[in-house]
Amino acid sequence: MSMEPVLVELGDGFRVVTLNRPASLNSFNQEMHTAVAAALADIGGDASCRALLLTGAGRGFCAGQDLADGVFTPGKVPDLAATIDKNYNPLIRKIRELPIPVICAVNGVAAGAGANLALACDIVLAARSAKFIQAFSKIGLVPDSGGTWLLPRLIGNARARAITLLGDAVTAEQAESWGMIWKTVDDAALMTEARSFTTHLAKQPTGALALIKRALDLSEHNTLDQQLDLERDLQGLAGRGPDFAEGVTAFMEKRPARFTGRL
Ligand code: T3D
Repeated sequence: MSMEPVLVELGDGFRVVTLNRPASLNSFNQEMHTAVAAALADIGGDASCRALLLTGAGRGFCAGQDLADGVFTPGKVPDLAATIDKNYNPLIRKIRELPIPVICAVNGVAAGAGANLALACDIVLAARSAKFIQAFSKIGLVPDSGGTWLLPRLIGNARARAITLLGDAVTAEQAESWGMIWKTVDDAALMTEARSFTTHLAKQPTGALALIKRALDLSEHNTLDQQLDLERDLQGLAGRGPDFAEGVTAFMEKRPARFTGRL
């Protein structure tokens, strides 16, 4: 088995990034943070990469911060704000800003920052046996990696408060029924289905998908009036691109579209 903390597969139009510290349920030590940042660094500028699949090796997706990696040393006052600034905040910002669909295949437990990393992705599939745990309160911390922003929006305030204050596990099926994730899949089928989503999305009109992501992100703060103007502007942009011409032509010719991904 590879000792690299992150595995990167370059597929035809997509990348698969696998967190690879299975012995500690892919918890983040500094080495893994650095490797994930490197794996994601050039994706936005790589026109050949039109979808990203994120998953974990072994029986867990990610158990959040590696609690054995010097985050707490008896007798020393930790500066967690500094490590959040250095590692988790850039990671979540990067994931959210990628102009391509980000699919997350949650293959097992997702705890702490690992749960919120998964929820920051665009489409989350989870193995039926997976669990999401806002583990922070169990160790005297507060949710980070966007959890307090994502959760109320995904599942509402009542559920967000209960699961963050209690730190109870949410099963994949519960997560799906609450709208926290897109879909639960049988464990054995997870990676096949996640890859199929990823390869499908990698062939779609990537530029338009990026605009859809932008519109949904901006809707978090916009009024309906502002959003209508934004949709007008983005539609104007999409309509001038080659993929709109191809999409309409393919429809009229009753054949599958061959999108370039460009705007
Ligand atoms: O600035 C900063 O850096 C702060 C940032 C904080 C962000 C955070 O993510 S805080 C939250 C950190 N994460 C946790 O508190 C979760 C801790 N883990 C657990 O509660 C449990 O491991 C799980 C519920 C996730 C899974 O339980 P289970 O029973 O399936 O597995 P296990 O036996 O507990 O874990 C398996 C192994 O992974 C075990 O090692 P061993 O005994 O086999 O050698 C365990 O110690 C290790 N492991 C699991 N999580 C972590 C970990 N090792 C280090 N850090 C972990 N987070």
